[in-house]
Amino acid sequence: LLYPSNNGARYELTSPTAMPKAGGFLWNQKMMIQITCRGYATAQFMQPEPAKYAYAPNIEAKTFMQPEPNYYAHHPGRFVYIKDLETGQLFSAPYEPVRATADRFVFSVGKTDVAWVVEHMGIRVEMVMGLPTHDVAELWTIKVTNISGRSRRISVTPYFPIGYMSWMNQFAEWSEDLVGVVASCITPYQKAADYFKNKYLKDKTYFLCETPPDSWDANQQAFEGEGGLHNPSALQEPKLTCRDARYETPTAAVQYRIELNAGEESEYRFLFGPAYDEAEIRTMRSRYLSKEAFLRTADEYAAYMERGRGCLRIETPDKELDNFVNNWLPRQVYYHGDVNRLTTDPQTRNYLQDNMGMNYIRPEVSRRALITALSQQEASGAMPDGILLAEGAELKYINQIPHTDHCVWLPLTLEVYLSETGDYGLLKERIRTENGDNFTVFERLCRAMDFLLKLRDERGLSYIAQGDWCDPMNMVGYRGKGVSGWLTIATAFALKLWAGVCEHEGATELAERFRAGADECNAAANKYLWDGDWFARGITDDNVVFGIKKDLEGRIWLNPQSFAILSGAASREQVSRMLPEIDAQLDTPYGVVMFAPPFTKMREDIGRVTQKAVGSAENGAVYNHASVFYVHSLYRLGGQQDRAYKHLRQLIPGPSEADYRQRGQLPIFLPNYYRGGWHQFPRTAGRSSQLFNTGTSSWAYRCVIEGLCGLRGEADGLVVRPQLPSGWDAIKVTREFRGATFRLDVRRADVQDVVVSVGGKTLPQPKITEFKAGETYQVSVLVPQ
Ligand code: CEZ
Repeated sequence: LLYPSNNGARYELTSPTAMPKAGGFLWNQKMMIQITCRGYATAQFMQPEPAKYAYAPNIEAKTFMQPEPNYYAHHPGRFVYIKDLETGQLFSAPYEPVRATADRFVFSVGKTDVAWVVEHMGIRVEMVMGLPTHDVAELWTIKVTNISGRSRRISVTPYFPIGYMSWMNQFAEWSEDLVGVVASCITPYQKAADYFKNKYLKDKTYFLCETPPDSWDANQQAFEGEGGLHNPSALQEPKLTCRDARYETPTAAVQYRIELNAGEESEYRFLFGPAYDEAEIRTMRSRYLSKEAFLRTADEYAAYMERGRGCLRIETPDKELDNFVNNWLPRQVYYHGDVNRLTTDPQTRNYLQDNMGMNYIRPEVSRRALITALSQQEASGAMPDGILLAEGAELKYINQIPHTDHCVWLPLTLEVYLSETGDYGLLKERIRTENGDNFTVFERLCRAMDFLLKLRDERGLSYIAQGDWCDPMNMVGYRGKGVSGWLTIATAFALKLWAGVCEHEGATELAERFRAGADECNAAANKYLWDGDWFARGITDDNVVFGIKKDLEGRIWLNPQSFAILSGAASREQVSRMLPEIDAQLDTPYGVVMFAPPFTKMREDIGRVTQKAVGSAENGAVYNHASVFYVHSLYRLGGQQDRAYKHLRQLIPGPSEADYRQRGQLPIFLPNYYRGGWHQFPRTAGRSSQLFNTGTSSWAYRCVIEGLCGLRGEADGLVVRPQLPSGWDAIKVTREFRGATFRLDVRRADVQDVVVSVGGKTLPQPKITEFKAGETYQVSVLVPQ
């Protein structure tokens, strides 16, 4: 059903029906496309707000990227119909819209292209999609080969629906000159001021053919007719209708009628994308639409992706983990750091955590991001809900709701920047904000930490307002009193991390002050939130503690426990009570759920998280971001390598076929969640959200690097403390760190503590402090049995 190829750099799926929503994604800094094995596609490009060039057949709401997308017959997609002109038989590739069962089907996702091979009726269709590095366009190659052993007459009809572009104005026509369908619209608006904003939008969609077709259709209705998408009317005629669209739904269909001798093949290239005007379309055509240009573009794009390869290569007894960590996880981390989820106002916590991961890939990008974020710090020391990344950008959607946790993520992100680069010079950079204040990075972090300390009530617990890390927990504190147990503990953790930096900088008094603040938070959490075996999630406006034993729903939440381990709020004794409760109440075959049991009805003193579908998203799904915090806390705690590995592994689909089928996702990214509700709804439990926008990827990469492989930077070097699960005897790791390359051979031996030798010389402690950028070091690591 599903297997890796090319050393795990590709995954191949051999059925279009077993995992119907499984797909791949490609991006560049201007666009992203997610495409399923069946050919349905969702693409967006930035101008600078996200926009479409292939639309749904009805008006689409503008929103953030959603989990569990729904696909339907007229969903945008990229298809080709193949018709036998002698028998009249028809099929389509990749699978939609005809849905004929092919003799052979391979959906092959690579890091730089997405491809299919579909064989049916003695014809092989190969489709490949690639992207340019700096432009918005899709490069499609469609190759048709006659494998029937006799000569054939067929028609080849690529069909790229364009959809409902606009209720104000839309039309499409054939351009002889450009050799393609050009659809045009006016992005709908009503305010006069928007006219000036919209004036230069790319309101055209083009579908260009390298080889002129025999006929074309630019009109959806004319093409589809009464036959429907399974058997479009235009395909029942000798040629397509050559009809334009005049305030009618545009489409792009072109037809080649060909004869192929046995074994003969025919190859076509197409370019699909948005443009401002015909001149731009002409430029795109001459820049990209030829065999040479496709090859050159693929090379450039491969080089662009290669810059995101990350800092780690592993060889472990778990081959699927190796494939994922060596190929796909850094790619997903790179995606987040490279394009910030393709929004102009990423949530501050997301922006920071995405850049936390980017430290392992391109730390200079993370450095700039930290400065960008801090340049938007408020006068109070608070961080805004979103970071504006483009001229004229505005806070939208969830960023209009006040959340209180954003400052927490500053020291967490900074910690990784400092440990990867050792660049403490960043702390001395001065940053001026729009409100006129001018502080160094160090001062700004202190102000953010002071803000967190101030944000607490008379008990010393952190106010939640309309949400913390958990976005939809919007009614715990909307009347101004409710507090977040998680945020209180996370504040303690952030303060402790920051105190460590203060100490490094010689600011001993500040370090003491922040440490004392952390202790206060931890003490308050223990006084008001410890419920005997775990920490509560919060206290509502009406002073009701929740996330405790007597709750029938939302009884135990994962985040407060994970952060209590990290912050030190939980003593060893408390940890030994918490972990078995997490195992018993939260663990499922698909990972640890975010809380349990899920809510089945609204709790007005908690908020809309309780209204989400049972086991979906934050309502008790295996919310991977929360699961990975837990994994991180287990690695930090130490002595928990089996639990940590187990839960780390659960983040990734597979490798059993049953698991792939249930999750429905290829092991090429971590989704934001897998459905929970394991007890209530086993049929849907484990199902992937298919949403690859998630803070999980950064933390998972961190867990593999710093936890499993134990390779964490400190100011003066690289600490080496692998935490192998008990079933493993040895691993090999290549780690790039501050410009040097370390090749580590890790094995179990009869030692008390980790013993590290570099070039045959044993070090006094498991930390490599003497090394030079540009050099490669052979490191032997012995770990206790
Ligand atoms: O968004 C994520 C946020 O991007 O949910 C996380 C949060 O920490 C991230 O910052 C947990 O709440 O508004 C909603 O209800 C949405 O469900 C968002 O909470 C959620 C979406 O899945 C988007 O990725």
